[in-house]
Amino acid sequence: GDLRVAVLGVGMMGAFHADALATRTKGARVVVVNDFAPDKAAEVAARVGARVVDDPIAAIDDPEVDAVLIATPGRAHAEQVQACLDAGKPVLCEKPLTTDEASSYALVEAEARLGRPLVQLGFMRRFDAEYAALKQLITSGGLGNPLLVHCTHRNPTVPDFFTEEFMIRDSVVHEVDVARFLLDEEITAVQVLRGVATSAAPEGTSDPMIVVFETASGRLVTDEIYVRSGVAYEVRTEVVGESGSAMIGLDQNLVRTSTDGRWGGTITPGFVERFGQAYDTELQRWVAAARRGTIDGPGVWDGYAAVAVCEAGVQAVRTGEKVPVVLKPRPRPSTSSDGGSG
Ligand code: ISE
Repeated sequence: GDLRVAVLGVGMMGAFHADALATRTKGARVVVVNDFAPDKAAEVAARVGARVVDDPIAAIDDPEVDAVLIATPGRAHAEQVQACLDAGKPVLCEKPLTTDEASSYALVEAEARLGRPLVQLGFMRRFDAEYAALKQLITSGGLGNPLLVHCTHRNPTVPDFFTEEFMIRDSVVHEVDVARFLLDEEITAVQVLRGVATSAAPEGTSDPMIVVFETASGRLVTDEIYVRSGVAYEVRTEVVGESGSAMIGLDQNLVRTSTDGRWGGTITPGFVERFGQAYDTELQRWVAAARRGTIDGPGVWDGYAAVAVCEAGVQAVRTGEKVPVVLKPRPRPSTSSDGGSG
């Protein structure tokens, strides 16, 4: 039968996923909704035909629930993901995995003890057609040895509480995963450059910033993070290799129009417009995998590595120094039913 899902946290992302599960995703339905705001939970539950369960851990343990989608605030994740592992239920967890490195690594270890992958991270860009094509181009050798990655990440606007720390943990975290995904290696150091700030930023907040990552083999990755551009949602990535370069985020971000002898276009206003298809693909593949008791996408190690890099990034903002990232040992992949070697 259908995968019966509990959705924890129905803010913007959780509600988006709940609606997708109820209307666009095959093989799944939402049976339980949980949110710390009871009226919000009730509203979404009524819309998708689910029950409200007030306690998040009870929602995870509910006998009717096969799998869990976590879209609560990051500080709630450590306990909730652990409860999913304890219950042996597949989970799709929105980033961040947790809010600190130690609790993230505890989940890496807990999943390793369990011996099979159950935790998938919501790094949706990996499911975006353009990112997938770029990855394919690199792996097929089409660019030769990749030397540099340049990223641009602009949001039109954010609330005033969005400090540099938020910019790293909430926004730059996507480029952390993109860099690890495209280059297939870990990030080993982070530096952050703070220049002139937009007058749209609160006094003392550096926006934009340039983040520079160094990878294990010595490659460089730059990321412009600018969350108060006032313009649109612009996400571009360029990979420069020894035999060519490739850039994504140009066309899909732009609906070109021709009228009255002029051409121009509209840029995607927000991340749902830019990555809506990626979210749906991510969810559909997670559902299919969860029905087999496993995951299909970035896992708990990717979540841990991203948290570790962001923690170094926050320190790099404060100090202006190049901050090393030292990851703890990666557990050997477990032998799983789908034939992974361990
Ligand atoms: C937000 O949390 C996201 O995940 C978006 O993709 C990103 O563009 C934005 O900066 C974040 O705040």
